[in-house]
Amino acid sequence: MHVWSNIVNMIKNGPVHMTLLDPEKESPETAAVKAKVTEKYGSSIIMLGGSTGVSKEHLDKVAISIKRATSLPIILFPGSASSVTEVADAIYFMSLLNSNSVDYIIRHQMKAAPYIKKYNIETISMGYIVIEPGMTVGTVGKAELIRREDVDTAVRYAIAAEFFGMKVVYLEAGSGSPEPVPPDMIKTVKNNISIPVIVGGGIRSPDIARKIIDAGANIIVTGTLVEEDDYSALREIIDLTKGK
Ligand code: 1GP
Repeated sequence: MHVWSNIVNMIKNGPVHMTLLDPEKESPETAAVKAKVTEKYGSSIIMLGGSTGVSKEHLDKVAISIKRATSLPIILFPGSASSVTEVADAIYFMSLLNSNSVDYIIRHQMKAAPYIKKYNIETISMGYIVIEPGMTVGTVGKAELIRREDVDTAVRYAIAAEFFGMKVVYLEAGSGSPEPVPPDMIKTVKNNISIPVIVGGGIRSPDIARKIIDAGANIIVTGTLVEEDDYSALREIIDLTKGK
């Protein structure tokens, strides 16, 4: 499967919605139910991952269960080198660009690289940029958080990601953030790079999602809505990505 080239094609027709499931918070059974519902509502991809590690055994079970229940591709969104399963279709090979720890910039990636190669999982090179408040991923990833008004620094990281040859940039406010990434930051980042932009963290209502989409996000990610079974908001948000 050519996961990224399919996504690039989808993006040409408008924004794409991805659903984040945290394997640490789901059993194989609940993950399958949630993935099935999001597929029914039109979400395009299941992102599987979280900030804290899970055993490979559990990750395998959750991924197999999602695969059995849906036909959605799974992209791993790893929190560490151990978050790799060959059941996934692809993995964000990501670097937390504004981390103060070399672990999250390149060391976890170095440790995971031979396993990803052995499993023959498609890699999607991604520059991950964490904005205030950052939530758990900001703390765990030792991010030097970008202030919400500091659009210039976000733009600099995004241009650097493009220069490194990364395929996509992810602007992250942190899962469960009370506020999403500021729309003016998204807009200015978009205007300064030609690779797609993913936005996530704090997108919990159709109103917020509309602002993020209007700012130019190519991909929007929601996790908490599904975690909390808030399917009516989720459905409206996915409809927005489809111009409904
Ligand atoms: C976190 O961007 C994602 O990595 C999703 O955030 O849980 O706030 O939707 P939420």
